[in-house]
Amino acid sequence: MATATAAQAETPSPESGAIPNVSKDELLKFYREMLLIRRFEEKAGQLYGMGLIGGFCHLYIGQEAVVVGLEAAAEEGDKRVTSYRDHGHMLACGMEARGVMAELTGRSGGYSRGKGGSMHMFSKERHFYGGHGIVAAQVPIGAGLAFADRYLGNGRVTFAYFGDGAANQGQVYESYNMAQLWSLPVVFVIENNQYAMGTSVKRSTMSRTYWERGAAYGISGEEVDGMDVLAVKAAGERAVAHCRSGAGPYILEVKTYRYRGHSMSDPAKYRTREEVQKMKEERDPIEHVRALLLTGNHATEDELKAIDREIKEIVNDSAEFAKESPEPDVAELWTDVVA
Ligand SMILES: Cc1ncc(C[n+]2csc(CCOP(=O)(O)OP(=O)(O)O)c2C)c(N)n1
Ligand SMILES: [Mg+2]
Repeated sequence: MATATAAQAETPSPESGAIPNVSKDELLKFYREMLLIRRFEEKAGQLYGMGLIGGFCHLYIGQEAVVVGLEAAAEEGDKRVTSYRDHGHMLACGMEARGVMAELTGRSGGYSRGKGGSMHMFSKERHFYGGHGIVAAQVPIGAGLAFADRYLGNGRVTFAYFGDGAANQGQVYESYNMAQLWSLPVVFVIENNQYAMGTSVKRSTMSRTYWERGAAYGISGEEVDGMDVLAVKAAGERAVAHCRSGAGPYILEVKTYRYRGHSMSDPAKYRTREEVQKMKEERDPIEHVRALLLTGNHATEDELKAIDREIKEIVNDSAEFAKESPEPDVAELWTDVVA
């Protein structure tokens, strides 16, 4: 069994001006994609405050580099499945901002025609299998998707995302066992944002190097700096190559941080403002790429401002579309229901 600790410095400091293993265009793409998620989530937070979004809503702000980096390692046809903190995953795999926002607001123009909401969206076209509200439920589903691909022999890989809290669930280990036993092409992505609702990993977890638990099943893996999109992409490429070679699953423990509360109602008493502020100031994934672009003279302030405007337009347009989209017709109560 091969295991590797990542934390390998994939990215030089912005001051060096060098961009490793990545073109200027790709760096701009990362900037654009992470910014889209950030601005989209901020807008969703506003609409929630205005009462236009109801129920549960879990924002992904702070964790953008995880999904953007891993999507850069994916190929067309690869699959993804995640938890309720899912809007970023949808946008990163190419789902439309309009359809996601309309679903958040419970409108018929949404991905589930307004009947699913934040935690229940799917896109067969983009190979996105949800959106799951039950903690860790998506992990065996991810193994199942990979089982189907292995059976079909189509070379596809599934990314199964879950949190540090989910990583303590029994069904994760049942999935690990079967995935390795049957050499399933699944990347288990632990998004370790250090908290499960209001419980820090220090309070909940005995052995806190989650990726190493794969060793019990002979599964390789590594820890990754989830605030560095280039490090995430590089680790994602190692994971995907491993899975596509037929060697079975791979575990990526991506160290990240969520800036906002667990959901829209969160007393925020379990961590200090200073802790959050420090992460924002010192480790922000978008600022990191921005600095690489600017100090390396790969983009000007004006070019980045133009991207900011472009993203703002996409997000505002999605909110307008959502507001104008009608609520689902009563007859929709009886469609897509399995009895
Ligand atoms: C089986 C189950 N138990 C409890 C809950 C309530 N719950 C929702 S999210 C959550 C915390 C999960 O934390 P983590 O896996 O770290 O993901 P994060 O929210 O940090 O992304 C809990 C306990 C649930 N939805 N499902
Ligand atoms: Mg967590």
